Amino acid sequence: MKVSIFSRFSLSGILLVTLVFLNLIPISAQSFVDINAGLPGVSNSSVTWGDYDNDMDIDVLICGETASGSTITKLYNNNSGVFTDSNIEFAGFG
Ligand SMILES: [Ca+2]
Repeated sequence: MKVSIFSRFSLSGILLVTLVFLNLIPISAQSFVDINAGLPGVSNSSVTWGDYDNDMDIDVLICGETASGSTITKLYNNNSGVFTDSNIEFAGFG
């Protein structure tokens, strides 16, 4: 599975999204599909991938500021393309 992740913030302050796109066909064709991962939208964000539980699905760590202004640094478990909150949180960024 080839994936890309984007976090986007609307300057109007009403739209925060984190989207995961799956590339269904070879890179030369560039066909990306939003998998509706259900991840929290954040601004001032950073994401990174890693397989923390060694199940061969790449999980994602999201760090950023939510629409309410709080900060999160959370790990989301990927189970065959379905992301769930791992309930593992790290100290927020400053
Ligand atoms: Ca994993």
